[in-house]
Amino acid sequence: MKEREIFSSLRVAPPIFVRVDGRGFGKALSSLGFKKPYDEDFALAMVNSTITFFKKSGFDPLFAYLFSDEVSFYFTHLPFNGRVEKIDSIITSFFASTLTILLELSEPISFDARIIVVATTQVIDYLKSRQDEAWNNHVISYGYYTLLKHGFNTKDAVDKLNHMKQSDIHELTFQNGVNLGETPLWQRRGIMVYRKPQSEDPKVPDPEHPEATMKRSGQRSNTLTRGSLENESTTREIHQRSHRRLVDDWGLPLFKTDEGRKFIECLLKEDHSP
Ligand SMILES: Nc1nc2c(ncn2[C@@H]2O[C@H](COP(=O)(O)OP(=O)(O)OP(=O)(O)O)[C@@H](O)[C@H]2O)c(=O)[nH]1
Ligand SMILES: [Mg+2]
Repeated sequence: MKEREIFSSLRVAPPIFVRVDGRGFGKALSSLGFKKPYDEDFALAMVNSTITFFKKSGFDPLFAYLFSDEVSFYFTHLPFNGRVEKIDSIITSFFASTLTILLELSEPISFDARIIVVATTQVIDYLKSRQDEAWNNHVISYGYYTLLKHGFNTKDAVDKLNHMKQSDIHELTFQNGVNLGETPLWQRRGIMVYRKPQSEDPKVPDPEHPEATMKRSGQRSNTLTRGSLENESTTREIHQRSHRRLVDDWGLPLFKTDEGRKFIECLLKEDHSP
């Protein structure tokens, strides 16, 4: 019956993004008691799952961009000869099981995956579009929970938001004590995980890419300890082998600016695939 495995020869050539997205996470995260609209512990678990993916999955993404319940992994080379079934299923199952462990869940969760075939010249556009989505989600979800607080039911809140301009939503949240221009940067712009050359002294700013880590935005640093699969010594050992250390950057520039474009170009330059 091998001949009935009709999708097994479906292949894709890099570069590609693979985007995983939590299934039904709106409901799942609320019932798990995560803060709305953003819970830093959830974001940290997503980041740590992404870092674990870089270290232990056997895949070798160049970088990963994440926000909310989604992660876009960028690959310039692929295992399994680019077999689509293998890529989608292994990435999602690895990611879901890692997140399940990190969050110590007793209920199953799942992720879907899609492949986005890009030319290198389209990487910036793809990232810009995901970052726009992160920003829109940010505005809508703060607006949504503000309306619920004011007694709207879920349907009426969605209807009302559909008829509001972004500036009106800003005003609404502002009147309720949230300035959407001053929320943590990672909520507005997402988070990037990538490798930096090991030889770089983290204390010396890179002139081309000035202090990419969270320190730039004065935000929290990822300790990799809370419920994490990793410990310090594992981290150091794996880093040495790859000669490049992993960075989780919670203070990203806007990708549509010059600074953002340069930032992405620096990431792309780190590609050492044959
Ligand atoms: N409580 C809480 N919810 C979050 C957080 N981050 C993301 N979410 C929710 O996760 C959902 C992500 O959006 P979607 O992926 O479009 O929705 P979904 O419910 O996962 O549905 P499908 O992906 O279509 O299966 C939204 O409802 C977000 O509000 C968080 O930190 N806290
Ligand atoms: Mg989802």
